[in-house]
Amino acid sequence: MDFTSSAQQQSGGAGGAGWGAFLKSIASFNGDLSTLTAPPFILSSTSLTEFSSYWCEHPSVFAAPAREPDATRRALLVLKWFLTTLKQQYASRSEQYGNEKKPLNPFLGELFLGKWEDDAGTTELISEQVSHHPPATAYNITNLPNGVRLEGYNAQKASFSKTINVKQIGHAVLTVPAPSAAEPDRFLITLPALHIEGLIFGSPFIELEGSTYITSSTGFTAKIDYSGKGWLSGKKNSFTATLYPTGKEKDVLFNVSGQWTKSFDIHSGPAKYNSRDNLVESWDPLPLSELIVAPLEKQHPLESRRAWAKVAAAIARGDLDAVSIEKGKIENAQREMRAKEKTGGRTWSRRYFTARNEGADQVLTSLGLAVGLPADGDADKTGGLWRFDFAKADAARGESPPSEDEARKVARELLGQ
Ligand code: HC3
Repeated sequence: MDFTSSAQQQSGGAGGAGWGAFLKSIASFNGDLSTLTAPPFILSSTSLTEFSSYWCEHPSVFAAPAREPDATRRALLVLKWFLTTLKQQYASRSEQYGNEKKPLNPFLGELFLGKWEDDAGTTELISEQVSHHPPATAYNITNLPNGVRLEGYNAQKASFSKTINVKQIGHAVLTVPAPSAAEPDRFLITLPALHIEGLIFGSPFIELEGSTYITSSTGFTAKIDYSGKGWLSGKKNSFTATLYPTGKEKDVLFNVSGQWTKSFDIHSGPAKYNSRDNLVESWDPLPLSELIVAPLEKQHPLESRRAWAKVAAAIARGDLDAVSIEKGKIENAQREMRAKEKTGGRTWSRRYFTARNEGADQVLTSLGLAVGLPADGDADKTGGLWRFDFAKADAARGESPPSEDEARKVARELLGQ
């Protein structure tokens, strides 16, 4: 985050409040998304730490692989779950509001905690901003009754060529306890590149591009190819996917095709044989399970919605001066805290995650090569190879919530409030 100017930039900047000015500014964009000059009407009051919840808005689909005894079918269920997350991750905001807005840039240590309670039992979400420069968010999502657990982290690298193009750096690891197996299955998941469409018309939305992979410790790989609406043919938000034994891309066990925003069909075997006879399942989006987040007054002072409450309120009432002032307070307090840490030779202690040493992650070392991920987890671009730290999480659970005085002190010191 560029603290020197972001308060002004995020409120539009001098003379930069219009869409035309925004388009001009992105043409000279330096690749750091947090410094992008967005006009006021495109500011969202949701922080990127909240985006981790998009991984699990159908907890029963997330947990389903744990009940499947067959390893190939488990890999297929994992692919299905992944595909069902895409709509929420990449289209939910533009569907609801007519445009993809600019999210709040999380501060270091920002938390977003929640849970889902539904047919799949309780599923817990922990999301934390683990790096400030470069900005990176880590998350851990666990379905408690079935033990299915997703952890991962991500950062973005953006560039401008005709539009804003974003590469995601990082990955996710899904752990699925397999019925009657001693070791759980592990699935290493890569993240799609995306670009923004509709910029010129003032109604930005996301299109995914390229390919991503899910590779498993049980020897299966899924490849997902994304495509959009071309000049002459194609539908927006399209994809095709295949599942095959790792290293044997031509031996297609299942293929999936459709639109990640709408519906898709799963067939057995390669796509050339697709017919009603080999249709395994058709997916139509289900109603979402609602994420439960504690009321603001019960949240930890560093929880996202509590920390950004004043900024969010200012955005909601269109008071751009207040947006700028409130953001500035957080940014200044954070800058001061980093300076203090530097002088004291300290670093910010992450509440739930710890950076692993390069090459020390078994999943990346064993599966990374198959999907083009380096064993160091791109640590230099994400501030670390971040893994959920169970001991830290236990300690955090054991802590009593901060008293009002303590919460005020944290808010003053770290958020300037
Ligand atoms: C590029 C993006 C910020 C990053 C968002 C990510 C990649 C974050 C991780 C989630 O799991 C998935 C995800 C979804 C949407 C991505 C955002 C879309 C737009 C936003 C830019 C910073 C804003 C660009 C500004 C504007 C006005 C063109 O939308």
